[in-house]
Amino acid sequence: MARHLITSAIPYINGVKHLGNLVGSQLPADLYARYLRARGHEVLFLCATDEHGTPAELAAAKAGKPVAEYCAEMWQVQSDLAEGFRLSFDHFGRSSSPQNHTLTQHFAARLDAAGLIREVSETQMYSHADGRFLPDRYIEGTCPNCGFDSARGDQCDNCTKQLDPVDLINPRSTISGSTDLEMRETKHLYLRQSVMKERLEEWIDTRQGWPVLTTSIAKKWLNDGDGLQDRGITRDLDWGVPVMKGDQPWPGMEGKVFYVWFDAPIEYIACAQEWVDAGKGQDWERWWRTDKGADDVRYTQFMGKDNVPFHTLSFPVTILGSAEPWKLVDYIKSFNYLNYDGGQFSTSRGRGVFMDQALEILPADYWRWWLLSHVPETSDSEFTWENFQTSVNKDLADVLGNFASRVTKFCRSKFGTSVPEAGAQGPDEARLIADLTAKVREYETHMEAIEIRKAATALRAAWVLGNEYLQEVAPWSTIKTDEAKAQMQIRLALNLVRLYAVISAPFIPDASSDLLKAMRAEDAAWPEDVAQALTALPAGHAFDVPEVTFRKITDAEREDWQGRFAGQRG
Ligand code: B3M
Ligand code: ZN
Repeated sequence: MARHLITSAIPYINGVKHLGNLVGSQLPADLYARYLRARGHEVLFLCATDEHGTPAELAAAKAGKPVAEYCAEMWQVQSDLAEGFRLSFDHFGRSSSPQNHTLTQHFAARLDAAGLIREVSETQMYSHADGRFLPDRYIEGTCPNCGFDSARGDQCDNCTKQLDPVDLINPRSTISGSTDLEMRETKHLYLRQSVMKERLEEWIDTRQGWPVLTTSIAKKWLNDGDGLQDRGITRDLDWGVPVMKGDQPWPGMEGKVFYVWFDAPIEYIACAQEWVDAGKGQDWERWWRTDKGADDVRYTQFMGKDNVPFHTLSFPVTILGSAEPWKLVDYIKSFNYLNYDGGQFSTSRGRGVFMDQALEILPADYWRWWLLSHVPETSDSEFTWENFQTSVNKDLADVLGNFASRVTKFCRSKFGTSVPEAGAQGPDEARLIADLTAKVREYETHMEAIEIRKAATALRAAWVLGNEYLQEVAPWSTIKTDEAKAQMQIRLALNLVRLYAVISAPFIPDASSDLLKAMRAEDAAWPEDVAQALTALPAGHAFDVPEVTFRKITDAEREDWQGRFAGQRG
C-alpha cells in the first residue's frame, strides 16, 4: 500500500473548458486516482482554478464584474462541471486562496535569501488616464508589420508577429481607450533560473522512465541556446498575489503582483492546505514535506504538453531553490492535443464541445469512455462525431451494456431474479477464467504505467471475452437439453456483470455503480483472484435487471450535434 499524490494542471478561471482541455489533464488524472484507490492505495488527488493573470482580469472586465466576484462565480461553475464529469478531486482549490498568497510570498522570500532573485529595470507603457502600467494585452495599436489596427501589445492577431508594446503605432489603452501613454521605467523581479541549470539537469537525469514527450520537452528547453533564461516573475497588475518577501514589504515592488505562472504551481501545495482547512483531511505536510513523511509518497502530475516546461524547469527551480524539503514530482504524464472535427478546438471561436454542453446532451460516462480511450497519448488525436457515435454504440451499448442486459433478462425469464444454483463448471469456464485473468492482469499493468489507451483496449477486450463466452456456450440453447448447465452458465455470467462493474469503474463510474446496485453487490473489491471474484454473487442472491446501461446515438442526433458545435458558441 503506497501513498499517491496526484495533481492535474489547474485550469484557467476564464470560462468553461472544452473537451480538449479536459482530456489533457483532469480526466486522465481522475482515471489514475480512481484506479489507485480501487487497488487500496491512499490517494490525495488535487486540482484548483488558476485565477491570476491578464486573462482573468480581461474576462472579468468583459463580463462587467469585479475580478474577485467573477473568479468566485467561475470557480463554482467549474467545480460543478467537475462534479458533473465525476472528477473525484479530494479538493478543488483556488490559486487566489489566502493559503496560496502566503505560500507564494514565502517561496519568494526563500528564493531571494538564496540569491536567486534579481531586480531588473525595464521601460513599460504607462497610462496616465488609467493610472497604471499596461502589460501585454492591455494595450492595442496598429501593427508595424501589416498595418492591422487592433494588434495587441504582445502579438498581432492578423499577421501573428510577436510584438513588444513599444513597437505599436498609435498605441492606446484597452481599458480606457486613452492614448495619453508614456514609456516609464519600472522594476521587476527575475528568477535566476540560469544558475540552476546543472541541478535541474541532474534531477531530470535521475527521473527514470518518464514519458518521452515529457523528457524531450524538458531537455529541449534546458539545452537550447536560450533555453533556461532568467524569468520575470512579477507583473504590473492589480489582481494577483502582492509581491512581498514573506510577510514583509518588498521595497520598490509596491503595487505589483507575482506572475501567474509563478504562483500557479505553488497552488498544488497550497491546495493541500486548503483541503485540511476545509476540514476534509489532516496533516498536509505528510504529503508535501519530505521531512514530515512525504518521502514515501509517489507524486504524479498530469498536464498538456504546453505546460511541461513550467513543471520540469520553473516549478522545480522554485522548489529546489527554496532549499527546503518540499516534495518534487516523481512522474509527469503529459499529453498531446485533441483536435476537433478537422480543425482545432477554439475557446475564442467557440469551436468544439465544451464541458457544459457535453453534459447537456449525454451522461458523463459516454464522454469519459470516448475521451479516455482516444486520449492523445502518443500523438495528437481527433474528435469526430462519427468516431464518437461508433465507439459509444459499439463498445458501450453493444458490448458492455448488451451483455449486462441480455444476461439479467434471460435469467429473469427462465430462472427468476436470483442467481441460479445448479450445475458445475467445465472446461469452457476454465478457459474463460484463464483468459480473463490474463486480461485483467494486462489491464492492471497498463493502468499502473498510465498507458491509458492500452488500458482501455484491455478493458474492452475483457468485456468482449464475456460476450464470446455467452455466444459459445449459448445458455438459451443449453437450457433445452441441460437446465442445470444453463443455470451454471448464467450464474457465471451474472458474476461477470459484477466483475465488469468493478474493473470498469475508473473509466465509467456511474454505469459501474448502477450495475453494482442492480446486482445488489455489497462487495466491490478489486478482483485480485478472478476465479474467486466470479463467485462473489452466490446462488440464491437476488438481483434486479438494470435499466438501460447505455443507449445508442442515432444518426439524426449525430448530424444535429455536428451542426450545432461547428462554431460560435451561443
Ligand atoms: N492554467 C494552463 C492550462 O490550463 C495553466 C496550467 C497551470 S498548472 C500549474 O493549460
Ligand atoms: Zn500584423
